Amino acid sequence: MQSIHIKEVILHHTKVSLIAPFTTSFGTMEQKDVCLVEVVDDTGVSGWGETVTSNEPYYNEETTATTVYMLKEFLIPRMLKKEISHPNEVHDMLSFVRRNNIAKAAIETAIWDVFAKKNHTSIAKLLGGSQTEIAVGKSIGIQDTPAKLVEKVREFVDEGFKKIKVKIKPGADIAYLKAVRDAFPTIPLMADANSAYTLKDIDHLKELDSLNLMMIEQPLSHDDIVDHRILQKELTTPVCLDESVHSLDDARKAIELGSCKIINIKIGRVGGLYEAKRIHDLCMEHDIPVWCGGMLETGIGRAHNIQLTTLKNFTIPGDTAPSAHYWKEDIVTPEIVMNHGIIQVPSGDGIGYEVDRDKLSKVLISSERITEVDTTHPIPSA
Ligand code: OSB
Ligand code: MG
Repeated sequence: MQSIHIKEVILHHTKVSLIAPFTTSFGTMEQKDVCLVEVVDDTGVSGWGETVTSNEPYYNEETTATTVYMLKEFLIPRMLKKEISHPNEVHDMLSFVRRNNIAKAAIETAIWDVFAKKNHTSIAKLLGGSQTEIAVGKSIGIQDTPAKLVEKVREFVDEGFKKIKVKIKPGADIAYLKAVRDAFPTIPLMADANSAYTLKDIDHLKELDSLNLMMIEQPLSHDDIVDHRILQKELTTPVCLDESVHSLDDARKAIELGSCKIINIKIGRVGGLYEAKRIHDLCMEHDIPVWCGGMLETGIGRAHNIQLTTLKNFTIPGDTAPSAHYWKEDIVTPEIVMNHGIIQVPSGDGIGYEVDRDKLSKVLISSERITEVDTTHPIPSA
């Protein structure tokens, strides 16, 4: 394989608007700033990544502004002018910065794209992925009433989605899920609490066990794996971890403790594709099925999710719904589409989709080209 030499990084600052507000237990999102990271090698090959943050630190500790700061002050200076013989190296090169995983993933994924394009292959092939189509679920935000939720679910079931995920919080949980289950006795159904409960709610959460859910995602604290173990012992419903797993080590500990039976892998949350693949492999060894979570990404992040989901142990439909479910117009071409709940993995190199510069210009605030190491911070070189 040919190595790459990073010549420059261009940060494209964009503002994008969702077609509809999305409500979770931590708030409602309608608009977000996304920084698109374009890494260019010395032969002119471009690769793309994106910051999958929102503007507020409510899902995790990062915001789009903090990711941009970390990229400019630490992460880009570390990578600029460097020779990379394989993108697997990038994770360790960035480990001198603690956490800030979404910022790291934005540049790490862009480097995977450059490397794959340079070597005329896809990221999926580099990762060892073999699935040629991926099953897709729909994540539905909290609705005003159970009846409104049932209406939404009907729309998405009719569209062919292979899994329905319902956001819940105290006060909008059992009655909502029960209404959906009564209307659709057999659909693959799950709930995502985004850390809205504590162990004090254990008796309440046990009521989920009568609803035949695929899983309950991240019921307890965003960094907990100990209380989740206690909860999992009490529930027959499988617990799935999202927020609590930031690394291979976190996944290992959660599996050893028995804190979950399923893991949601998000490339951003774990700092990139390399760590995502390692978590996937570990889960496979332990018979823990995984699925690819979503962060309301543009087509770039969505394309990376599709590439990752080609790995074998992604046996549960992910949250990577088609572009039209989020954006009036996405920034990649062709548009990411779904047919009866299935997305065909594109055959092209890299992320498999092209960034459309015309569409990009419609959401672009400014572009910033970084060609020289320009930081006052000491950056380790080895
Ligand atoms: O917890 O999975 C989550 C969106 C933003 C932050 C956290 C989450 C989500 C989603 C959206 O559930 C999934 C999607 O991209 O459709
Ligand atoms: Mg989640």
